Amino acid sequence: MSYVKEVMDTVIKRNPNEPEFHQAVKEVLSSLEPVIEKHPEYAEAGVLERMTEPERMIMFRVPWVDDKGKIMVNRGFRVQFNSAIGPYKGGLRFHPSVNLSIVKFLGFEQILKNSLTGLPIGGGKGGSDFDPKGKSDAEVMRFCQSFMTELSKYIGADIDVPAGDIGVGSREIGYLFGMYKRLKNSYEGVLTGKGLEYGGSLVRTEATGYGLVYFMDELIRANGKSFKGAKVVISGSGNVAIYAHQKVTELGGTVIAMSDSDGFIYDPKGVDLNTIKIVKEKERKRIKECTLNNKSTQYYEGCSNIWDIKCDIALPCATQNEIDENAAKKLVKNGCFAVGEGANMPCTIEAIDVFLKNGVLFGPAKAANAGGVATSALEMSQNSMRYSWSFEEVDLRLKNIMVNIYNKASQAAIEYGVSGNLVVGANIAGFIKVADAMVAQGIV
Ligand code: NDP
Ligand code: 2IT
Repeated sequence: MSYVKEVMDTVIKRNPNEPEFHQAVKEVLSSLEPVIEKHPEYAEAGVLERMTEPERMIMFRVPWVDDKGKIMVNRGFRVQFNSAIGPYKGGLRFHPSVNLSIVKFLGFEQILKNSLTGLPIGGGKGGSDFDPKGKSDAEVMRFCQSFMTELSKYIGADIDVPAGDIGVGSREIGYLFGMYKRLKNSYEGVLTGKGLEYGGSLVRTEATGYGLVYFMDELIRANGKSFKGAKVVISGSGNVAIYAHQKVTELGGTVIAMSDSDGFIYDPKGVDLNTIKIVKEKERKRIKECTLNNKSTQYYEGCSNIWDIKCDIALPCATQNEIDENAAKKLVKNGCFAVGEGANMPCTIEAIDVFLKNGVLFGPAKAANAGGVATSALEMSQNSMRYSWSFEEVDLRLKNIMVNIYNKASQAAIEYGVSGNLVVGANIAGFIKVADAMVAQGIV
């Protein structure tokens, strides 16, 4: 049996009931056979066995009291996956679906994504099965304070630096930062995505969505096409989706549909970004509300049918496994020529196969959505310097990073004989830096 296959079997055996983690590892390992052949030193140093086993996993009770005085208990997680190239870095997700499998798949992806940014950050991820939806600000604050009371024992500016993800935005980061500072009596860059008044970086809010579109623009233009005049479908209506919309529009595309977990809105004239921002960012309401003042906007119940809409470019920016084989086939049949993963692992392995076999230009998550964590790393640099760069400076750095990631992934694909396959290219380019660092540092 090949070394890669052996490692995959062990991962499945050792981590039963973790389908998302298996999926993420399988997608990466299936790209690495030729790398392992070319570099026997990686097998000799047990790099794959070590890289698929987190350095540390922390699970903890998060008790808090709701507004009615009822005692609530949630589960908290932080998976510190790999610190070969820098302190653990990755977001926190608050969503009822969060479990160990989800946190491990996200943490594993983060190792290679962070490596691709070219910046010194290792891989980690965390979160809780807490649902911020429908909670008051006071409840969210008490939850965050309880969560940080435990998490603060394991993180620090040079140890592990969490940030946002689904359900964790600037409000939650503020409460988490305030509690960390109080507990540790230390003002440090221990979280990213902070408010601009207390150490946040300009462009971090926009970074993942902007970065996704910068990356896809590079890929699309290299293939003689453009966002200009393109009809674009974006799933989700959270942080990533909103700023992807903004950049697509700036580049001359029209975003004709967006969604939340209840349903989607469709507007052939273009979904109005300001309305989305007010309803989702400010009022924290459902996307359905976006039809109220816009006559041309239609609402449809159920989020998965968004992929039935005919479009040129699809940007899944909601959650994992939102595009399956059938949805992928529909997109191809309707003439979609490019797909960019803003969310983490939004396409199943079968869906990716459909896209690659049909020549769809495909931007895989760990390359295409790396702009968020890259800008987080820029926030860490600014915190260390006790200085802040202008919007234009951070935006330019972000753009350069996304272009570099595109170049690295496409070069690696060419080098390994699969020109144009950015899934394989990104996996290989991200892997080699971490693997070399692990070999150099000995068996730890
Ligand atoms: P937000 O919480 O801001 O928004 C999430 C959006 O996705 C909401 O519209 C939400 O709808 C929808 N959504 C969430 N879960 C589901 C579900 N199970 N089914 C359907 N829709 C769902 O999160 P972000 O925008 O930050 O994150 C979106 C994706 O991007 C995630 O995969 C995340 O891991 C990834 N990502 C985020 C980065 C960041 O910097 N924030 C960086 C890189 C990747 P509803 O309101 O109904 O819940
Ligand atoms: O998936 C991701 O890359 C993020 N949620 C952002 C992580 C970060 O540390 O900014």
